[in-house]
Amino acid sequence: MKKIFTSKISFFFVAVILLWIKSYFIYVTEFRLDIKGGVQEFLLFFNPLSSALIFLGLALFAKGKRAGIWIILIDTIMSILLYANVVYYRFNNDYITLPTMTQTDNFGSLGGSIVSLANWTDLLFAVDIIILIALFIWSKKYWSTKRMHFRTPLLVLIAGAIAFSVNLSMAEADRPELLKRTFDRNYIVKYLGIYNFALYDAVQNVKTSSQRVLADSSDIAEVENYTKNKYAEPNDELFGVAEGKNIIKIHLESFQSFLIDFELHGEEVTPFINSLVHDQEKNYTYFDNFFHQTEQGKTADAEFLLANSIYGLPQGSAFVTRGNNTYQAFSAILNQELNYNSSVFHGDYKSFWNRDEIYKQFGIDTYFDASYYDMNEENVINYGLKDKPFFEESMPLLESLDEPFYAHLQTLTHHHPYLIDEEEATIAPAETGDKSVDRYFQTARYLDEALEQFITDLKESGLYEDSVIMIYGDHYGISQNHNRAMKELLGEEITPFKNAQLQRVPFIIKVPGVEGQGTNHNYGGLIDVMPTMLHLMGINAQDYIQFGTDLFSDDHNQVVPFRNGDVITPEFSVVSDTYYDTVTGEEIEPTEEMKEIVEGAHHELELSDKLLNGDLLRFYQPTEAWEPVDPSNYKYGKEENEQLEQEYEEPFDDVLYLEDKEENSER
Ligand code: GP9
Ligand code: MN
Repeated sequence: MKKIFTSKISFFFVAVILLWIKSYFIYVTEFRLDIKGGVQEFLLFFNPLSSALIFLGLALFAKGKRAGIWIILIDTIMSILLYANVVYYRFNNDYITLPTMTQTDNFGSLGGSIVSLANWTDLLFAVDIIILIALFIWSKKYWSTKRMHFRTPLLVLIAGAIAFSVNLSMAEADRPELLKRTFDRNYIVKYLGIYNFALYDAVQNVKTSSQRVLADSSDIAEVENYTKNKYAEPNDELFGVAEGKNIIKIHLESFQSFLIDFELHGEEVTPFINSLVHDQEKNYTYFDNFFHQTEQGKTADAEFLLANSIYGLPQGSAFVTRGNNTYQAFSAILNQELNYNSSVFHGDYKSFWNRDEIYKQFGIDTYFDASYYDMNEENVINYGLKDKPFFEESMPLLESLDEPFYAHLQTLTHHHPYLIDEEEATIAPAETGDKSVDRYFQTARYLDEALEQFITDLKESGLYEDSVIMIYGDHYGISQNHNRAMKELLGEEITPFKNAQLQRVPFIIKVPGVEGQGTNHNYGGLIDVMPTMLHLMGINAQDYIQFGTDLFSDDHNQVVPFRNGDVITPEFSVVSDTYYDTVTGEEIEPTEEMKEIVEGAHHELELSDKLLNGDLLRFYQPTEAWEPVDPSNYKYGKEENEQLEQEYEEPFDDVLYLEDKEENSER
């Protein structure tokens, strides 16, 4: 009996169980992981097991009593990693990543407060290690001095690997493409645990930095030549018409253009958005041949395209994997050229899509994330805050901004799987039997009503008249998995060609004092928004590296590359290497000229990837006066911001804003 308690292998299992319990306890008490459903509950509990088996199991290869020391050492390192995350999380509501460790500002701002973030009760987190040390001292005299037969540690590692595979496959079943799409650190931690997250983060960073290291300043020349060559001169009548006006940019989640004027049960689904499109007062211009160009990064890709006029990556989300690159984003340009202040409003937590990191590189002054909103149960559905309370609560925040401002508001309720409370649905669902498609129209209606209320409030506040209002859909909401239901609704087969055409999203814009064009049929996509906006603001877009061209320009390039390599032009479309006539949808034999256009589009995508993978903008000086954005100037989250306000004894944003102003006036 005594042997059971005093053997090396029992010592190992005690260590595994203690680490397992401790990790689970900390997940539950220290992190807000937003666990939904039985699978997530189970995985949260289960995930420390594989890491404990594998990492501590490695120690069993050591000889004799040294194995015990190794177990204690590895356990201590894992515990320090865990505890460091606890302390970091208490301040940042986020987990430690390699880049945040190297950016001293993250820890710098923690600095003095590190003591206040630690509690004396935290000593409990070390209890297991103390138990292990005591147990080791007591039992080691009974241990054999030989190395274990290698079969035992090998079996332990295999058991760990099996536990990990079960863990990963259950996680992937619950959240497809968890590792590929790189959504959110919170997801990886809740599904795979903090230790696997650290490992995953390290691998990602090694990959990223090796590509970055190989790049040098000469690599930017090819990209620069390409974009300067593609540049389209502005439309003289529109250049600078919006200079000094506030910009209110509204992101319509998962909104596809087929919704516009679509009728269900004899009713318009989105009467308000339709009224903007058919605006009698001629304020708006609506682009009806406008495409989203996003991939796995979905919303993040859309934001990325708009913020930089650079494509997202073919895999994963550039927001996450290139979140620490240098950018010359729209917000930063507006700030440096015209003294604008910029903010993003979104009813989700700041770490989603790594926004709290990449926004710093974009020079976003304030990120009004979920921490600024009333996230009570009634207000929240699916991913986060419902659109109606979101817009309502955003109004006073918007009114508090220094002008001129650039404000980006991102809606959320109209998101797969399109959940809506019955009493809030004002249109009956469709009746295809495909539940998420059926509800898609109900949440679209809800979004339409929320937007109408917001525009009414803007009018009442006096902000409407003098602001640029820009509205866009971010990406498809209904994927090809729902072709049967879509065929029923649209009355036509969803062929690959038709599916590509369905990737249209609306782009709607109003510029104060400028007559709208009604419907503009130019082909374009999210990539073209930034150069269009820069020209409206009177900024020379050619100074900056951008792959899109001004939608209002006579020379606007109407070739629309999708991120998967498909290409749409007004005359022809290429979908999975098959050519079609865009107007009739008939298959066609491509001409040499068509093939060249497609090759050109692919070349453009490659250059965009090269730019991102090499972090080439760090080598590019757009204008003489340009100052690279310093991410350490920014900090997001309400609590974090308030702490900083206390430090500065005046609002943090104002401090930054004033500093920027001073800098600008010196130039
Ligand atoms: C999350 C929201 C949704 O914050 O923006 O992102 P998506 O799933 O559409 O990429
Ligand atoms: Mn989205």
